[in-house]
Amino acid sequence: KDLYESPDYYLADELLTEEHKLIRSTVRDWVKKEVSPIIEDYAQKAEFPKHLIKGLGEIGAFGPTIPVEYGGAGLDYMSYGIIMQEIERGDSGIRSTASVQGSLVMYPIYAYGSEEQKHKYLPKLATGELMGCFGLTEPDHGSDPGGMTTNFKDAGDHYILNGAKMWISNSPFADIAIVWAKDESGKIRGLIVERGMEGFTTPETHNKWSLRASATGELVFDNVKVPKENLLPNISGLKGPLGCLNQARYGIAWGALGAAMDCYDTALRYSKERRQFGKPIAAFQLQQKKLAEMITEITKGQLLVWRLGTLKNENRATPAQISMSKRNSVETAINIAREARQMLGGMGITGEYPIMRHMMNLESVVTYEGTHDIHLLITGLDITGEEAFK
Ligand code: TGC
Ligand code: FAD
Repeated sequence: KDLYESPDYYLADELLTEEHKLIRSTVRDWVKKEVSPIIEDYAQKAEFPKHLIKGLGEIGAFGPTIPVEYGGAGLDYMSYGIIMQEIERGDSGIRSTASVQGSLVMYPIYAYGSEEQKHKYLPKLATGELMGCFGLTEPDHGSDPGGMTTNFKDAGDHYILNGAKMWISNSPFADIAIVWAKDESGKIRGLIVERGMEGFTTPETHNKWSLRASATGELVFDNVKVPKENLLPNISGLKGPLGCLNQARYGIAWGALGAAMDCYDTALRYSKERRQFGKPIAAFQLQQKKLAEMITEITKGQLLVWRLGTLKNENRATPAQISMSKRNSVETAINIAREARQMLGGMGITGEYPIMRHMMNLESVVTYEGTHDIHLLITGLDITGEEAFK
């Protein structure tokens, strides 16, 4: 049997089109061939497998919903979700690279950029010829990005940018950065900052125990001269970066379920083969409880993201609905990873199986793109009308 069958307990495949299923098997085959055989090694070395960039572009993982005229794949949101699910089945770090490129770099240029910016950057970002990163978080402003201090001043024919961003996925190798900074009146604006601009550096963050196959770093701006044509003209305010996060959080809602499915598949297979006390461990009630709860949670999550995808296609998904799904999928995945790891006993802590890597990766996924608690507070605000952040 194919090692990468999707759990489909409620026949949710019937809710997908033939095109969706074709996209899923194409991405799944690519992940199986290109990611699974090498990913453990790269995670152990704490290195991003840069050679995967070209293939990610070819399978349409960069900006799947961006229209074809700008180099995107012009797909619907269900397809985007399915692509993220299959990539994250391989590794959350590789899905991160795709999320950042598509939702956090291409999307803001597409949604807020000028025609010149769209034609200049989007086609090259879609193939991976150019790679990007997204700078919102700062050392002193994570959950509260509105407090950012990175700023720029008008200096005639250019701007002067100062400040620093932290925890930025892809920063160590990105060619461009979408940087959110305050103008002289304190309004948040987006700038396209290019590698090579004087005073712009991207030091790498080392010693992570999570997302080891993804490169994370800082963005440091020391009087960087940014040409005026690099300002995203069509957005101002915190809703600019938060609008991009809606796209990325949607992809993570699907993606995290991919990691959960890989852990469940692995634990189910192992439990049927591993024998103790003369029986497969799958025959013991406690192990069945774990597996039964895993498939129940995966099935609930699948139905939630399918409905969210439908709403997203109809442009009706609210940010609060996206928050609920991101939070639910990541919690599902992290709990399944922890239980699945136990089911493998000692083998569960080794790199012979993917579970410990997924488990550690998910500790970042539960924190980035809005923490578990922040998403709960977004739901709390939505249902009560009472803001509990401040
Ligand atoms: P608040 O006053 O609520 O809102 C400010 C303005 O933004 C609007 N807004 C949104 N617009 C679009 N989409 C959303 N999701 C929006 N949420 C709010 C809002 O209507 C308002 O607009 P306007 O016109 O009135 O100005 O803002 P707040 O300062 O109270 O903060 C709210 C809070 C805490 C929910 C928000 O800031 C938040 O989500 N914090 C979490 C930060 C976060 O998610 N950071 C992620 C950084 S990027 C990342 O992690 C990438 S990892 C990628 C990878 O590797 O895969
Ligand atoms: P804090 O905001 O300091 O939160 C610490 C704790 O306090 C959390 O548990 C939080 O839930 C809680 N808390 C905060 N405020 C409240 C409140 N009002 N009520 C109750 N509890 C609260 N950022 C980018 O801009 N671009 C990227 O590409 C990017 N990639 C990342 C990659 C990795 C591997 C990681 C780990 C992070 C990345 N981030 C990125 C940053 C990420 O979005 C932030 O880490 C996240 O938003 C949380 O911010 P913080 O780490 O400063 O935590």
